[in-house]
Amino acid sequence: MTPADDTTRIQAFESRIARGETIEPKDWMPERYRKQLVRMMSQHAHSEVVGMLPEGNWLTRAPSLRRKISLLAKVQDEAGHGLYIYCGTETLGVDRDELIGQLLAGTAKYSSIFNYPTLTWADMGAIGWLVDGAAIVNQTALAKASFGPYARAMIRICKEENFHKRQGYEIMATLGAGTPAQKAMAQDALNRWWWPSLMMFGPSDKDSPNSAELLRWKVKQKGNDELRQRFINLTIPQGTAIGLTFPDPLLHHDAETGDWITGPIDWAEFHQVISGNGPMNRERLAARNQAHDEGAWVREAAEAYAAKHAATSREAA
Ligand code: FAQ
Repeated sequence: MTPADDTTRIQAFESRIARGETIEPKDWMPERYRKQLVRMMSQHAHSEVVGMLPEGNWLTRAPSLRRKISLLAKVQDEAGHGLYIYCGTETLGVDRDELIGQLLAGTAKYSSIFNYPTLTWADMGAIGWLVDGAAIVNQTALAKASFGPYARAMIRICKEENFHKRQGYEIMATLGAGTPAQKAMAQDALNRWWWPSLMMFGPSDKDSPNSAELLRWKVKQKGNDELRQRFINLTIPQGTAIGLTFPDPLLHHDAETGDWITGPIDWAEFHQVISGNGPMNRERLAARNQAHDEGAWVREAAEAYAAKHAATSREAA
C-alpha cells in the first residue's frame, strides 16, 4: 500500500466518523485509532475487575442480609462489565491473556479511584453514589462512541450502573438520617471519596494528551472537564438533600452559568496514584495476582473440557 492509498483511506474513515457512522471490527481503521481503543478499553476493563476489590472487602461485613445481597449483585455486575469490555477489546485483534498479563505485571493502568481503602460500611454508600455516579456520566457519553462494540457494551453497563448508584445513594441517605455516629460515618466517607471521584474523569483537557484525538474520532463525545462539571452539578444537590456537606471550602454556585465551582483538584495526588504510589496500589495488584494464581485450576479445567469436547466433535464428524 502506498502512502497515497493510506491518505485516501484515512479520509474515507474520517468522513464516516463525521457522518456519525459506527465503526465495526471488520471495517478498515487507522492503526492509531485501533491502538487508542485498545489502550482505553483495556484500562476500562481492568478498572471494572480491580474495582471489585474495594467493595469485595465488605461483603462479609454487610450490616444486613438485604444489604449483602445488593452488594454481592453489584460486585458480580462489575465482573460482567470487565468481561464485556475485554470481549470488545478482543475484536480489535488483541489477546485477553496479553492484556491480563499486563495488569498482573503492573504495567497497565486502571482507574485511580480503586487505589483508595474502604474503611467503613459508609464507603459502600460513597462508592455506589459517587464512583458509579461518575462512571455513569462518563459512560453515557461513551455509549455514543464511534466504535460499535464499545458503544454497545456501554449501553448495557450504564443500565446496571444506575442500580449501583441507587443502592449506594440509599445507603448514604439511610446513614445520613441515622444516629449521630451513622451520620458522621457517612460524612467521613464523603470527605474521603469526593476528591478522588473528581479525578476519575482524568486530567484537565489542557493536560490530557489523548483527548483531542479521541474527540476528533468521536470515541469521546465530550472532554474530561465538561463531564467532570456535569457530575459535580448533578451530585452537589444530591449530597445536600441528605444533609451532607462537601469537603471543599471554596465550593460555590455560579448563578450565571448554573455550575457548581469547586476549589482546585490536587493533581499531584492523582499523578502519584496513577504512577503506582497510591494508598492501595500494591495491595490491589497483590490481590489480583493471588486471585489469578488461585484460579489456575479453573482455567486448566476449562481448557481440558474444551479439548475433550473438540476431540468428541472430531470423532463424530
Ligand atoms: N485513573 O489523556 P487522558 C468503573 C490516564 S468506572 C487512571 O485524559 P484518556 C465502574 C490515562 O489513561 C472507571 N489513569 O486519557 C465501577 C492516560 O494515560 P496513558 C473506569 C487515568 O484516555 C464502579 C493519562 O492519564 N472507567 O470502573 C485516569 O483520554 C465501581 C492521560 O489522560 C473508564 O475507564 C484515571 N482516573 O481519558 C467499577 C472509562 N484518568 O494511557 C467497580 C473509560 C486519566 O496515556 C466499582 N475511559 N488517566 O498512559 C475514559 O473515559 C478515559 O480513558 C479517561 C481518561 C477519561 C479515564
